[in-house]
Amino acid sequence: MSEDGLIAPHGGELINRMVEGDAGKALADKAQSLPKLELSIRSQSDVEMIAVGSFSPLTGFLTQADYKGVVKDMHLSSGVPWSIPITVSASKEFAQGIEGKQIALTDDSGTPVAIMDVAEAYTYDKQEEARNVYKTDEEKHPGVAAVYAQDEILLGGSISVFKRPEHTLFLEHRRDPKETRAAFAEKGWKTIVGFQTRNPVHRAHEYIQKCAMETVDGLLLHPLVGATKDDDIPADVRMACYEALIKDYYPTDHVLLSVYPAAMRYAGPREAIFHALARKNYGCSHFIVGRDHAGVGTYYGTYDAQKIFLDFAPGELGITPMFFDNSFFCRACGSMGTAKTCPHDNTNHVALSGTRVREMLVAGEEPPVEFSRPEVARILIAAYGGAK
Ligand code: ADX
Repeated sequence: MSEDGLIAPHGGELINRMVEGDAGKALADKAQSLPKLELSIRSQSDVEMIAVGSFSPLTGFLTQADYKGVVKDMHLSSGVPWSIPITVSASKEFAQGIEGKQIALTDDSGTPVAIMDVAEAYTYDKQEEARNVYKTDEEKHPGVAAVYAQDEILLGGSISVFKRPEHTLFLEHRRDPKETRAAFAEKGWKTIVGFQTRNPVHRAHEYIQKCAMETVDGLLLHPLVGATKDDDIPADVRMACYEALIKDYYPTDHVLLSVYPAAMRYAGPREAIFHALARKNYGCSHFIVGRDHAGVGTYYGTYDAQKIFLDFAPGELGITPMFFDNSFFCRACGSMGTAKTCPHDNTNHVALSGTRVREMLVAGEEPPVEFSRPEVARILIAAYGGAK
């Protein structure tokens, strides 16, 4: 339990690596004269997440012992669970002689945003990381492709951030962990379930969220708005869907819509753990894991992202996962359900593949109300440029 009466952040303390005011200006001046490393879009978002404590207890990019522990058995060298390597790479030339020195991390326009104290520069095995973290070494997996595209040396060390990205979207829905925590405390919520999503909201999402809401004080709807693969639906469209859904179908005093500015890794089971730990930092006591959480293609079994929670000792993660089976609308029941609650065979179930839904939206057809709320379907049709 932390001072705000909510679950303690992962590792015990909410990390703050933002340096503001005069101290921030001094760092920005200093950064001008340091060697500069331009960050990828994903690393830029990692820097922001580390800076505001979303990735507590990380204070920077992983050093070698932490990296090895995370890749091998999902623990930092301190023994704290962590499932996804948060790393920054550099070329051999850049990394030469850089250990023990400071560098400036820049955004993609070359503007310095942070100073990194480079404790270590080390080589790593990309295939091993791919196989352990993503369960495949195939380059067509988007997470694996991102690892293969990195430079050959990893730099480990703490960061001090003096400039955040200049966001223009979702400003009213941007809350750092300390702000979601303050919002929960103000609402008097003690138990909060977090919901990660990167897809447009459909009835199965709504069903599992509302099942979870029955047993806790509040729901943190936390759509991921960092980098996603090109064929995922853009975040602004997904957020418009959520706003429409909340307006007509959710009790606003039990739900908080906020964005989660991290990049998607598509690491399935490992990412489910990572998503849960990050939401713990935002103050969530519970976290929803449904079917094929953070999956892509056919790389993971439907419930692998639930089974992986058993790899941790009871209480080790702190946050409590809430598992849901594949959910659907059953015409015979006249309600949503899962194989746990519905006795009818799947000829009664309204199930549509992602491909079929896309075809309908492009053709300007609304999917059945049992699959998608009409208010949401209309936004998606407009976004797909569906026939009028
Ligand atoms: S994810 O990559 O962010 O996991 P998505 O937005 O589709 O993708 O899923 C968000 C959450 O809802 C995940 O926990 C996922 O397992 C769950 N989920 C999605 N669809 C279903 C479904 N039909 N039944 C049960 N859980 C689901």
